[in-house]
Amino acid sequence: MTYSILILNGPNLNLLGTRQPEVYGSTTLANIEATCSAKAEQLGVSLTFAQSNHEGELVDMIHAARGQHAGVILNAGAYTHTSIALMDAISSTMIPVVELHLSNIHAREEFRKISYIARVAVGQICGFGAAGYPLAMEALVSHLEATK
Ligand code: CA2
Repeated sequence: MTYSILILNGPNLNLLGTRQPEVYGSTTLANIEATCSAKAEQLGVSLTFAQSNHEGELVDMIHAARGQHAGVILNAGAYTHTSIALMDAISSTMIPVVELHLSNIHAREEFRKISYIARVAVGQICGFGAAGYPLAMEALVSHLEATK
């Protein structure tokens, strides 16, 4: 069985590799996409990779994922900590979501410890930098296999 996976990146992640390398690493989002494409081939899944700075657009992309993709890997950026709309989009579509962060959000400011996504996600991977993306792909595929 081959799965289609959506990797969705939220606000400011298009700036990766340009600032704050001590927190987010020096890899660009284009580099991450290339790594994920190679991982997708290895896992035998098809991959769509997207980024938006707009909350409503991210909600639309989660709605559209239903029926198109088997699951989503979501780095919602700062919307992680604020967006009931994204949380509701995930629970209303019932699509499996793996929450992903480059940084360890639990070891940072108090406000970053709150995740609305975690309440509706299958699980969370954080703190491994760009290496978290292929890890999240493995986790999602293994979840899909276990629940098919
Ligand atoms: O660690 C993560 O992946 C985050 O989702 C990244 C978000 C942050 O708001 C979350 O708390 C944790 C921020 C992404 C901002 O990316 C930047 C990239 C380059 C320069 C500055 C910020």
